[in-house]
Amino acid sequence: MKRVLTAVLGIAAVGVLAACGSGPAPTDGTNSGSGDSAVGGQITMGFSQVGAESGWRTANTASIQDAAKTADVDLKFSDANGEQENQISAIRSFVQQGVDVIAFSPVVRTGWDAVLLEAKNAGIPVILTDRAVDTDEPDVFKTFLGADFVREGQWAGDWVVKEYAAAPGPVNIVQLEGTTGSDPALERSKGFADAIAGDPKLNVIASQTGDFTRSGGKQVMEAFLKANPKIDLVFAQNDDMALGAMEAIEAAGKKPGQDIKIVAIDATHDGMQALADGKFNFIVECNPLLGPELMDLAKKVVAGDPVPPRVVTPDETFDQQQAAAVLPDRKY
Ligand code: GYE
Repeated sequence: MKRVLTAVLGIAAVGVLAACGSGPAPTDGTNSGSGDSAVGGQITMGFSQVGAESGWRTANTASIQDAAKTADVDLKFSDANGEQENQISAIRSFVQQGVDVIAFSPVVRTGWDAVLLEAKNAGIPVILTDRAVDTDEPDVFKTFLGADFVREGQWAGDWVVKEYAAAPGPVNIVQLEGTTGSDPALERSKGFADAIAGDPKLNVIASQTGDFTRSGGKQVMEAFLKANPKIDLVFAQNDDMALGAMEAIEAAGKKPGQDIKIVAIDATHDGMQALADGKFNFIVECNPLLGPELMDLAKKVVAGDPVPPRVVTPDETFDQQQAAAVLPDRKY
């Protein structure tokens, strides 16, 4: 299913229960991959995580591990350390072990067809969590649970448009992109570009990947600062890169949040602290607490119950005052 199709289906299916796919996953509550899961009994999930690149990812991993315990799901967790090959090997090994369901957060969008077909041919259902894939193969995953990344980028861009509505311009923006080829990097770039396209004084003068890490964000921002005497705003596609950029800005003797504004995505604790402290200007949330919903979907899929093909997690946005108000109760 092509990404475009996934998106269209997603819009149509949000909040609606619909039968998904016609793959060989059994509908009688047992699983042909392992043969050892009974109706209502414990299920085994193989989960391949991207890595531990960000605060978001750490919170996401904890959520999945905790939710598995609570839901009595036997979780085989594998950390790919940011490498697609490691994810492919992990998924292959889950297929060989005959787990009841495989879930994974794909590091990049392309290159999954072969391994997804292997899972399908073994009768093991797959759930995409957090990030989507590009594939032309039909019925190779049951559902995709995660945020709407285009919308996140748009909300970030909408704030920038409003912030500079009355400014004379030009406004020089630098962008710190997420991991090259990853779903959130592609989609957030698109959403942001679309949102600011209507205002010709908003110029993205440089855009480069910081790989969703704090050190990556810092390094790229240092280079941006050296090459560009006037930077008005940083759009960082996650909090960690924004925190790295903040350090680089301070090291260059400038005030983050004032001399150079910072807009980020995620709303992790450290990001929200920087926002409440006035060093960031705006954050679009991306909720990492996908565990409980994932376990729920997994049980349904293994039982052969219908699930929607796309489950979009809700997000909100925060300015400095809002961040200060909610910070004490933030769960991640
Ligand atoms: O925004 C970033 C993480 O896929 C939504 O990956 C996730 C992104 C998140 O590394 O911090």
